[in-house]
Amino acid sequence: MVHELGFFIRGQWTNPKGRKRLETTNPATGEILATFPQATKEDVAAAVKAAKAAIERWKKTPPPRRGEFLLDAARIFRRRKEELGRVVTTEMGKVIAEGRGDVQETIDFYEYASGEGRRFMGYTVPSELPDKLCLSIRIPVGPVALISPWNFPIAIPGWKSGAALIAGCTVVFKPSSLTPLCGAKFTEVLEEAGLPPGVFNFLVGPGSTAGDALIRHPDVRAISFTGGVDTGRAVYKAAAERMIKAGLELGGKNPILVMEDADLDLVMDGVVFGAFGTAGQRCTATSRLIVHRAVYDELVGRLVARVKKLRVGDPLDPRTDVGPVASADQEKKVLAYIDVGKAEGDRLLAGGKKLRGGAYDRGFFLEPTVFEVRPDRRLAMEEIFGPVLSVIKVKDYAEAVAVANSVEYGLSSSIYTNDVRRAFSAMQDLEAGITYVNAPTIGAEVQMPFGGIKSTGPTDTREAGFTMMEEFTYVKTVYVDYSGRLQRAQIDTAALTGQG
Ligand code: TXE
Repeated sequence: MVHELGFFIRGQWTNPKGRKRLETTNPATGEILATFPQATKEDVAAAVKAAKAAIERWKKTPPPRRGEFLLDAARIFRRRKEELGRVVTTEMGKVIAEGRGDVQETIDFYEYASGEGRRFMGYTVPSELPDKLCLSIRIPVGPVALISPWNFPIAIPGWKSGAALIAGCTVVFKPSSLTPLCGAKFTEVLEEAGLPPGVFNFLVGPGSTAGDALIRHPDVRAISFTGGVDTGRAVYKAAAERMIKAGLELGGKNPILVMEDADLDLVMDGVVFGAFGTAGQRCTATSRLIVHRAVYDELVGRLVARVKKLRVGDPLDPRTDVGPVASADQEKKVLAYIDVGKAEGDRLLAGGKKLRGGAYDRGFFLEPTVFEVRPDRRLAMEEIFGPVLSVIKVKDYAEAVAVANSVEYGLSSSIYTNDVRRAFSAMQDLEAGITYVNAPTIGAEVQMPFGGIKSTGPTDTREAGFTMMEEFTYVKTVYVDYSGRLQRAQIDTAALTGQG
């Protein structure tokens, strides 16, 4: 049965008539799962109005109390983990273990963010004058827009909303049009947790209309966006025009460096998980394998044999290694990159085709693909966002680092080595927001900051971890003078030290 769902505004589900409707489908089977109205500019305005009306009360709710809502929501996510994990897999296509992981990430984040309600730390420092105190506090920016992609349809809304809500912001959330059902299920949990009306609002619609209206709305005080670089740039410009904050997380071209002393069994497990987990559709996916020539032939030979054995198929079947890609557009884009590789003369080592026949014909199934490429080729430089790994041979550590840093992105990176000096050098040398040592490029934990550099996004905000408040609060500096007289900074200080 196809569910006809709607928006959640001011604590009420509404299903306005007269809107074009959007269908969400299962990328493994083509089955229609639900339909949603597409938000108009007026719908967006109504959602922002609700968020604005709720801000004063939510802002004044003590952060530990806000944290209780998050903890309640975390418990509900835990109770509904299996159900929601299956929705993730059915709507987005990642294998079921990863579907459950998507929900687990939100449970982890909400629990972590809830505790932040009792920290919310500022800074207290001495004054240069007597009987005066200097401190900083964090103030919520106001109503915020959360715009999320389809690849982590529960986890990314979890990260963004967990931080926004504990910070004291009210929210208008617009998911990707490929995963609105996950968005609606996510919203149901917050409704059940009893968030006051207007604190969290949800609507669905195309980025170019609904998303655009949201980021340009004058009452939206910050935008948290994860998606492609071009859209991210447009969001950044819109935020700059209005002088508001934008948290941007925009993809990567993440390398694993394999040194000649690496444990190759460990590398093998890491590369396969990093490159083909979520069918390569993670912003932190391993998309380049940069290998020292001393171990290149052995590693690549073993890797290709292993990749050919990966089972591609029904993502709900626990034996499946790789599910479908998320949409027809994704499939088209990945196949186009495979053609680019062939046209530029890259050597195809494994995969390279759309899978056909039987159940494959109903969905977007691609063979896990490995190309041997030169560092200046498009497959070595551009984000593909699919199950395609580019392998590059280098002569030493210095060349490996130069190749790793030669792309426009800087999200995640990894080095496999047993040489402690190399490991520590790589932590400094790799141009990326995240570096793993002896682990693949994926696997972020919620208690650590997440984000990148270069075209992955500006460095002034980081999601998650101890930096998670940055997107959603501003720092207020407070001076409290309890001396009972006028004390002039920089002027009266001289008298205190006898230098007047
Ligand atoms: O992203 P978009 P898409 C990359 C990846 C992928 C490509 C396109 O390479 O193939 O981006 O994916 C909303 N104003 N990543 O099309 O278009 C849109 O509705 C406001 C990397 O999904 O950037 C959706 O909710 N909002 C990435 C969200 O932005 C707008 C994850 C992302 O859409 C808008 C996903 C506008 N003008 C894709 N236009 C990662 N970093 O993990 C679109 N949107």
